Parts: sequence; structure tokens; C-alpha cells
Amino acid sequence: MSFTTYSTQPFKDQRPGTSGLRKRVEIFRRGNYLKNFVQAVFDTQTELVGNTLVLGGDGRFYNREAIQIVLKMAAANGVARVLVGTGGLLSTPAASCIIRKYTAAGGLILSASHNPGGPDGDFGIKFNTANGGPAPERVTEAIFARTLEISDYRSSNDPDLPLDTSGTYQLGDMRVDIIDPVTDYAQLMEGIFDFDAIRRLLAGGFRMRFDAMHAVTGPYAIRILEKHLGAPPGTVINGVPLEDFGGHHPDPNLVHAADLVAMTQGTDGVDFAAASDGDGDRNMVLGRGIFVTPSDSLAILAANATLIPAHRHGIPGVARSMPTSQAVDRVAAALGIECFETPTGWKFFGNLLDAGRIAFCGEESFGTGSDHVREKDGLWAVLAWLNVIAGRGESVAEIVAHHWQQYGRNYYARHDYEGIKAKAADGLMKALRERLPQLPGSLLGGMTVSYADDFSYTDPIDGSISENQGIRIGFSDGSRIVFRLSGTGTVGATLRVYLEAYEPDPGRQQEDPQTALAPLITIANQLAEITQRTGRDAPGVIT
Ligand code: G16
Repeated sequence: MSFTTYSTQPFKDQRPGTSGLRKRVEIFRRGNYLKNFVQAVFDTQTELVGNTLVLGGDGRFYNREAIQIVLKMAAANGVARVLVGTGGLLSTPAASCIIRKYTAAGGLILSASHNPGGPDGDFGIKFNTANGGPAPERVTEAIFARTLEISDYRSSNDPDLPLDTSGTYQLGDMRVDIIDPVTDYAQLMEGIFDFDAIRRLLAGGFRMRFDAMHAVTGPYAIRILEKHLGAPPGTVINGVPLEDFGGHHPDPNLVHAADLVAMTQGTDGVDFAAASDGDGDRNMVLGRGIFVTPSDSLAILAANATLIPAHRHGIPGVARSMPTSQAVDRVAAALGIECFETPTGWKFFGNLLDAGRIAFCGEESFGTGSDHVREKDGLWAVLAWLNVIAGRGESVAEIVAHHWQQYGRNYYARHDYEGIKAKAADGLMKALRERLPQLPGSLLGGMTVSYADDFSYTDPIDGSISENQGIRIGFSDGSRIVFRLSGTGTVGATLRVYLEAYEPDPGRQQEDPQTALAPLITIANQLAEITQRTGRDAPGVIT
């Protein structure tokens, strides 16, 4: 094996956020920025030596270059075998599936998720552990600590590999298998869902669109929906992965997937529409004339879990991130199963899934998934919905309406103030924290505060504690306001305000959420002095 050890200088800003290290592309391409982080992974995750690593990304700008860099560093650091997707592509859930299926020691996923791509966009890298899930905090902290003291990195002197040609290659002593990125994942899906029922649904005139947003899910959706399930060609739109996602945000929400939303409107609207993000882990679900909030989607899938063959005997429990609405809590209570509230970040579900305490979990940030992998999974959610629609024989709107009638409706919205000054955001959160002790029992906008705290989580499996995970203000009628700073942005700070109000009366469940939540929106703005502190009089994005 021929490799060279190069000296390097540490960077001080390589602490992974909510989901890996995300920065501007220009930062990743500067000097040894990427190499330092990758070397820190190899220095701390010593089980990778002599073992298998899974490698792939969402195809964004710099993906191919980064894959070649990681391959050479893996070879020089003693990795025995790397499984990499053709073209350097692997969706995040597919990477998780492949790590588990081939009992790899871990994976490196190159993605900045839903953030824009291209030379002026974002890039990211994330280490997943042997369970297929995002590394827990103790691992990311160890990697970060190593980045602060790193002085050299190793890289093999071999030439680049032909990423577009599947096959087995040798890089020094290391074997590299360039594999089809879709096959293993498609097989996994087929084992979970009732594909025959979905085929019958699609053959019976049910009209759907899936928007891959020119990101990684295009090849997955075309293979599974059009080839395996028989949806007509053209069902998948924007299906070709592009390095800059066609210049759009590959972010499946009402703002960035507005064209798809339009296809669900009017009497001629499609029956079902869905979109996924840059790396394929997020999902947005729509029916004709209706948007299903991610929080409701989780609750509805949990309530209908037994329609899915892999869960026909029921699910042991569910989990949601703290800011996600409490809709799923009501389903869990009715089913008599466990329900966990975790901090934001899929990594916090890993222990619960591994321990078999939960089978479904989800987040308000368009993330839904199950115990089939250890990542959220956009296409899994789409197939789960199709399976439930086929099983119930109802439209999306009917399923949602019946769910609310049975469990009540949790009106929900998230207001994002993006790109605000970090100092202003920190000041706002600090001022809120200082007011917390006085709030319980007080009246805000005529509503009684029943609790006010900064969310802290003790992992029930390993006892690890995560503090300062967001400010929760709960009212006596079950309404909530949550304030958090995003851990995934790359410019300034993003303030997220999450609003939730419970409505049990079926006669009052058809209001516009912004109207139903108006009293809470006013309270949130006044309490946090959002306009005064950020200079913004309205959120930039409402989801
Ligand atoms: C990531 C995490 C999610 C999290 C989301 C938003 O998603 O995996 O668990 O909910 O970011 O996080 P924040 O509110 O801190 O920005 P993704 O799809 O970006 O990897």
C-alpha cells in the first residue's frame, strides 16, 4: 500500500450540528477542510480499521470529488472494504439500509440534505455508526475534539476510481465495490409493504405524482414506483439528480415544492402527491386539496400501522421530537403503547429503535420512519401512505378527517426566521430563558401557562443527558409554543417558532391553521420580542 502522510492545521469550527457537519461548499473546498474532518473520523472510529465502510452522497456539487478523497483516505487508514453507490450516489436511508445489510462498521454520507447545492450552495458530511444511524452525540463530540488537535492526514497515492461503472476494484489493500444504489433498498421496501395492494390501487386509476426535486430519490422512485409498482411513466417528476438541484432548494415543503402543491388543487387535482429532499430522508405528503402536516402523518401512520404487512401485529411504541405536535401521543394512548419525546435530531431515536421500544418515529421537519433503517426515510413514508390508502379505500382527505374525528386535531405550524444575526438570536433565547421561572401560573393573552422550561432529555436506554434542547411553553388547554435555534443552517442563525393548539370538536377542525393559531402567534411574538430583536415583522417560511 502506497500512501502519504500530509501535515495539516486544525479548523476550530468542525463541530457537527443537528445532522453532521454542514457548511458552504467553498469552505469544504478550502485547504484541507474536508480531509481534516475525515481523518478525525478515522482517528476516533477505530473499528473501521479492517472493516467495511459504506460511502455515498446525494449527488450535489463536490460529491464526486469528495468521494474520491474519502476513498483514498479510507485506503490509507486501513479500511478493508468500501461499498459505494454508482456515481457516488446513495440516499441517506439507502446508506443506512446498506450499512445494516452488509454489517458495515459505519458509513460516511455526503449531503447537506435540503439545503441548496451548486458551487455557491452547501455541502455536508455525516458519520453513521454500525446500527446504520447518525452517530450519537458522544461520537460526534469525540470527532469534533479530534478536529481541534489534528496535525496530519493520510491518503493513498492511487488514481481516482471510475465511479460510474459498477464492479469490484482495488485501492491499495482496500477492496471497493461500486454497487447499484437502489437494489438493496428496493428489496427492503418490497419486504415491508403490500406491493400487490399498491399495484392494484395504481392500476385502478388512482393518480399520483412524486417530486424528486432533481435530487437523489429520482432513481429510487422511478425504479420502485414506476418499474416495480406500475405507476405510469411521468409519475416521478424532476427525477434526474442534478448537482445544483436545478437551482432550487431540494426542500419538500409548501414553499419550495409549490408546483407540486398546485397539481393537487382543483377538481382535476391528483389523488396523491409527495416530494422528498436532497438526500431522500424527508417527505411531504399531499392529497387532493389537502396538505398533511408531518406531525399528523406520523400519527395517522401509527394509527394504521397494522395495514402494513411488516407491522400487522402492531407496533411496540412511537417517538417524536419535542417540537413535533402531540398528535401521535393521542394515538399511542389509545393503542396503549409507549410514546417518547426526544430532542430534535434523528440520532435520538436510534437507541429506542435498537432496543425495540419503538417501531415508528417522526419529526415536524418532514421526517418519518420506522425500525427498518436508522434514518428517516422519504420513500418509506410515501409507500406507507399508499399502503394505508389502498388498505382503507379512502382518499387522503377522508383518512385525515376521520383521524381528527377520532383523536381530535392538533393545529400546527412552524414559523422560521432564517439568516438572522447570531447575536440577536442568542439574545432572544437568553431573555426567554431568564423569564421561564416566572411564567408558570401566569396569564399570556388570556391563556394560563401551565409549564415553561428548557427541554432536557435523559435517554432511557443509555442514560445520556442532552440539555438546552428548546424552550417549551405549555398552556392549560394543551396548546404549546416552542422556541429553538436550528442546528442545520449555514448562514447566521435560524429561529424556529413551533405553534400547536388542540381542537377536539369535529365541528371546529376545518379552520385555516394560521387562523386557529393566531392567538398563539401573537403571544409568541410578544413574549420573545421577535420583531424588536430580529428586525423581522414576519417569518420567512411557514410550514
Ligand atoms: C435534520 C435532522 C432532523 C432535524 C432537522 C431540522 O434533518 O436529521 O432530525 O429535525 O435537521 O433540524 P434543525 O431544526 O436543527 O434545523 P435533515 O433532513 O436536514 O438531515
